[in-house]
Amino acid sequence: MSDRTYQLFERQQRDRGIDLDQVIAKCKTLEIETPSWGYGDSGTRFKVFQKEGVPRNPFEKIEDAAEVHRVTGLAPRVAIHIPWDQVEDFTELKEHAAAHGIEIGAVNPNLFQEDEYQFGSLCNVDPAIRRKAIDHILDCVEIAKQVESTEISLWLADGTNYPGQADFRKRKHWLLESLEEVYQKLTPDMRLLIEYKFFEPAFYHTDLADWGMAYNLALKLGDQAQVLVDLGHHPQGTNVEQIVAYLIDEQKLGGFHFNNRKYAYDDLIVGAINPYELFLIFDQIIHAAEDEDQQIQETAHQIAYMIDQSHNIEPKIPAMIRSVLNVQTQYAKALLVNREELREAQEKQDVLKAEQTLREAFEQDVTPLLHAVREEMGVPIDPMAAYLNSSYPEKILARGKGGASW
Ligand code: PSV
Repeated sequence: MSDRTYQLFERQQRDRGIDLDQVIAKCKTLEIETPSWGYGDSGTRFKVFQKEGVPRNPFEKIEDAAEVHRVTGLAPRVAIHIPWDQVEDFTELKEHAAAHGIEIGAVNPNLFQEDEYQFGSLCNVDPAIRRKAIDHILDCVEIAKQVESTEISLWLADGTNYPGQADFRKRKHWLLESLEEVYQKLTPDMRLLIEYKFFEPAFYHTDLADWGMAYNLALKLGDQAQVLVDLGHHPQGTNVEQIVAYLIDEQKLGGFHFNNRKYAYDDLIVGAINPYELFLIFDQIIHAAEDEDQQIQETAHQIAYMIDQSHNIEPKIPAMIRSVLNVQTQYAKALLVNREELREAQEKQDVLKAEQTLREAFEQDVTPLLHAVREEMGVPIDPMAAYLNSSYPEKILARGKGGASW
């Protein structure tokens, strides 16, 4: 990018009433956590595809995550999933991450892979199975302490397939009781992020089906419990940005799992199908981050941005690079909304002007801006090319096929 291209862009933005220095400063603070399981082999329910060069253990997953951070400067943390990332010594894993320039982020308990969980985990009718599930989450709290993570990110696969199969209300009570016990064991700096999903693997009912149920639970548990919004976990057409605004306003939005969907829970690259939705979500967050209420501001600033995708046909590391860059692009565009103009249009009930103000920001080409941000951050101007032209893609081929699944 020539200085001239940037100067032109700066002039255009100044004319639109945007202070580019502030936008660049905010872009430099964006942090996106990548998931360890996004580097492993994955597949559909029909087949897990094995790729060459996939990490064989949690240490190698961390190395791949560090590579994404090295070329983008955007991904300083990697989330882990237990037992997928079970190791003998978590301090060693933490140090391995530090040696590669990243940290361990959210710890995700796995309440869906054991045979006992066939009919549910925390909502299972059998108290012994509920006990096993609670103990597993408590183990994850201990792991979080060891790796110095402050987030426990909880998703339940619990649900039923047929009317009459189970008692909805009993299950609701067991869930609350179980999480109350977990909540007591959190350290004061920890957050319990509660994820919801309206279907899958159960198809008749899901115990935590939507944001309202997750919100209710988080409210009952206390301030350290918040809701996690996974972009793929809503019925078609849901207004996710409204959920985001609502939860921020209630100081209950804790984080995101970014991905994209076309039909169901497709787990596609975030921003691949509906970049405008991602932009509108960031628009709400940026608006809240400037709220006059200090607590709303803080909620907006503490949101954990995490990727949660299964790359079945895409090469893993480039897919993750593409994902974090897509997030950066829409975040940058949302910073280009002229907030004063939008507020005035809303007050005047000028529908077309308000919508145009948003769309105009979305339609900006932020390439010169992102190049300037990367230059200031000291990362490659073109992260994807930097990765593809590095020795890393070749080096990992020595791992062969048959790496870790998820
Ligand atoms: C479930 O679909 C989910 O979104 C949860 O966050 C899991 O932890 C993750 O995907 C990996 O299976």
